[in-house]
Amino acid sequence: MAVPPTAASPVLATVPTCTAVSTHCPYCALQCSMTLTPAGGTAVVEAGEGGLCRKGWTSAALLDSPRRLTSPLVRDGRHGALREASWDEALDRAAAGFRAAQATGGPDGVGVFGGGGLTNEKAYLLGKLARVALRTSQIDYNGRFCMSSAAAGAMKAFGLDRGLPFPLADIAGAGAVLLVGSNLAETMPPVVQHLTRQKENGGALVVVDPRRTPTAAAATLHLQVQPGTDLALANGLLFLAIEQGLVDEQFVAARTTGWDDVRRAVASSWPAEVERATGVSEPDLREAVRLLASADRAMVLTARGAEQHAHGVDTVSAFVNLALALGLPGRPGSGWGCLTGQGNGQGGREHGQKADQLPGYRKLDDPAARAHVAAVWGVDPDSLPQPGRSAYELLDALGDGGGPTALLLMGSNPVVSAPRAGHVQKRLASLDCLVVADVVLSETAAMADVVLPVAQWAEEDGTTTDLQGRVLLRRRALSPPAGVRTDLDVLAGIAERMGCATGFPVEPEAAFDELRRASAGGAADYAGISYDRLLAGEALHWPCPAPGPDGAPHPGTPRLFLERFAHPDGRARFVAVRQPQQAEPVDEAFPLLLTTGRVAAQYQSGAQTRRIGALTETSPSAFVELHPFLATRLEVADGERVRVSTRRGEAFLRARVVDTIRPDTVFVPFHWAGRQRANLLTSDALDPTSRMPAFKVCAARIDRVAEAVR
Ligand SMILES: Nc1nc2c(c(=O)[nH]1)N[C@H]1C(S)=C(S)[C@@H](COP(=O)(O)OP(=O)(O)OC[C@H]3O[C@@H](n4cnc5c(=O)[nH]c(N)nc54)[C@H](O)[C@@H]3O)O[C@H]1N2
Ligand SMILES: Nc1nc2c(c(=O)[nH]1)N[C@H]1C(S)=C(S)[C@@H](COP(=O)(O)OP(=O)(O)OC[C@H]3O[C@@H](n4cnc5c(=O)[nH]c(N)nc54)[C@H](O)[C@@H]3O)O[C@H]1N2
Ligand code: SF4
Ligand SMILES: [Mo]
Repeated sequence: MAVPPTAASPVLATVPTCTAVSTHCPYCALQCSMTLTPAGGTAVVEAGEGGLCRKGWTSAALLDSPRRLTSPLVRDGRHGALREASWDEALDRAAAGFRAAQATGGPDGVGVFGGGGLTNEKAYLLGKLARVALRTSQIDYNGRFCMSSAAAGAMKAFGLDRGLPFPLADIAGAGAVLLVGSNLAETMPPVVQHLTRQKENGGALVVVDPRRTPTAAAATLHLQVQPGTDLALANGLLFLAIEQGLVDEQFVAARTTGWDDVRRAVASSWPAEVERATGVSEPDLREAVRLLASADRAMVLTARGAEQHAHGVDTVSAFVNLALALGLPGRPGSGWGCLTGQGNGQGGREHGQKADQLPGYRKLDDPAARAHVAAVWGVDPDSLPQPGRSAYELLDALGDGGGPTALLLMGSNPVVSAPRAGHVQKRLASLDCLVVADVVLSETAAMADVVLPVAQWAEEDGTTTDLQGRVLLRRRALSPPAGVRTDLDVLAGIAERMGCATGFPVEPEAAFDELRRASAGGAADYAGISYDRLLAGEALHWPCPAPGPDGAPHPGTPRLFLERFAHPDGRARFVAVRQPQQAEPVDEAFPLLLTTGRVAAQYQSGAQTRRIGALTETSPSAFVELHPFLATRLEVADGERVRVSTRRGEAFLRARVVDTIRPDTVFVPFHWAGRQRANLLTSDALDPTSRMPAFKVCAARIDRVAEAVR
């Protein structure tokens, strides 16, 4: 039991799986370390150094849950019920469905949808399956819904996308942190300890959020912005920085390009104008700039509140511009960063499950990248498909949408989590063949023709890359129940049936070693990282190339951009941006701004956490938060059931009257299914660059309903 709570100790490499194993949490991008000690069919969880949130503490409850899947299921006929089947029957059915779809629709007749929670090994082989075994261009994943706007913004500015270009622990030394659209006290609770230390060191925290969340309540200054207007806010802060002579002219001249265009673009962002657009008062704007500019070390951190908009990339650019003007990026202990969300949200966007991407963060439309990866895969570069549709566009095209008529889905539950989910559900229902690999019968798996039950995190090895770009080894602590296979087994089984008997290793380490070769020389270079080094407890952040001529192992790169940015000229780029009209302005019929997000005790679509008793006791159902002023005007009482509607649909939710939200805004968490689904309401407006959906703002109304309506 008494194993030190550090990541992978070398001793553990040799211990049998009946003793304690150091590993990492299955859920979010913090990938907190934990120790698992097998006990019956489950395991006892002990927290590692950084602690765990309640989701981490209760994560083992799903290992021996009667609600997990332990047998493949197939559906007879289109409208039959799911019944148990053998693995051979289920995989044969899946492959037959894919072949039939490709017989009529060509290679693109089959689509693949992945997830940012999948390990690097799985994400890599899922991309390879699509390009090599299925030869389809139609692959994308739920990371598109998560941090794609931040990724695109970082690529524009720095030429490289690694969520945090510095370690999280640097937060403690920052004199000021501007946190935009993050409720990390509920979404990444262990990060609060860094902010606490920062505060003890005399640092200031400015939080931008339409709600006074627990995160905002702990801030030095809370800017209660109107949803969707962060871009105007950032430009307004930059205007004031210029006005007060706070721009780091030397840094701007030495390390950036494009400043003049940005200075011109923000010249009309007068405080009074910005106050009108954002709802943030001029004194608060001035105070935020003062706090940020008076610190030697400062950070601008964005998360989903700023990014999940139809203009999310431009919003990220606006905050990066502010950071660049103050000379922060590339300075030790300072900079801009994105708080990536999913367990492998960083690694999952680097190795090829994205529509336009090859391993190592390479671009599918780059001939040199195609040649490198094709050589590792032993195929002709010309046989690799070109980029396909983005996540929502793929879901929207399924079946009677004119796109793929069969889909392989691994690691996502779009019936609950995709925007305009009612429409997505119809598209999924119009497929000829839906194959879902999952650990539970999620709402999406329940619609499938073939359900493949897979092992859980504690039952298999694999690597994830956390929000700081550090690669971690998740260790197998116990055996999966009979009837269950790993995702890698599933991919190999499908590949074999599609004519690729080799090239799909089922051993995670073998898959990782191939990934290292495929990533070598790419932006996200993993070539120098090995299971052995990770087992030895090394902290390795990519890029970590293979040893140079002297044979010394590369130490990894915890801090990026200290010398140069990743554009060919080594400079960061300012990108001039302006606040657009709201994608869906409010009007008489839909007079409220609806925003969506998370609660502490549920995770994502809730497929896993709604099956854990301790979490559903805390957070049993969805709700809509509204301000007392609005509640009075609508004559809605706290706890009353109401109908929330938008141009897409309606959801029935319990009203939660709170004075922590703006009176013009209502908030619904998205973790619940059925008629409580936030995504019955959300719009499918997409960012033009990242194709990120506008989860964080649309026009809505609230109506009272008779209590009997459910
Ligand atoms: N408990 C829990 N933790 C999680 C997850 C989970 O599902 N549950 N998911 C993980 C994942 S994948 C992710 S991506 C992260 C997400 O982590 P966060 O980004 O912290 O999560 P959200 O709740 O989606 O959004 C954060 C805040 O944005 C605010 N917001 C809404 N609209 C706007 C706006 O227009 N502007 C601004 N500035 N703020 C706005 C919301 O009020 C909310 O408080 O959490 C990770 N951690
Ligand atoms: N309205 C609204 N909608 C949102 C958001 C929002 O803020 N507002 N946020 C968006 C964001 S940031 C995200 S990240 C998405 C996430 O939403 P989803 O993509 O639905 O993510 P999860 O609920 O984590 O779904 C993961 C599914 O895979 C299963 N699973 C878990 N681990 C594994 C594994 O190793 N292998 C396999 N095969 N299956 C596994 C789980 O049981 C679950 O069914 O939601 C997005 N949707
Ligand atoms: S913060 Fe994230 S990684 Fe840490 S225990 Fe909670 S869910 Fe797991
Ligand atoms: Mo996410």
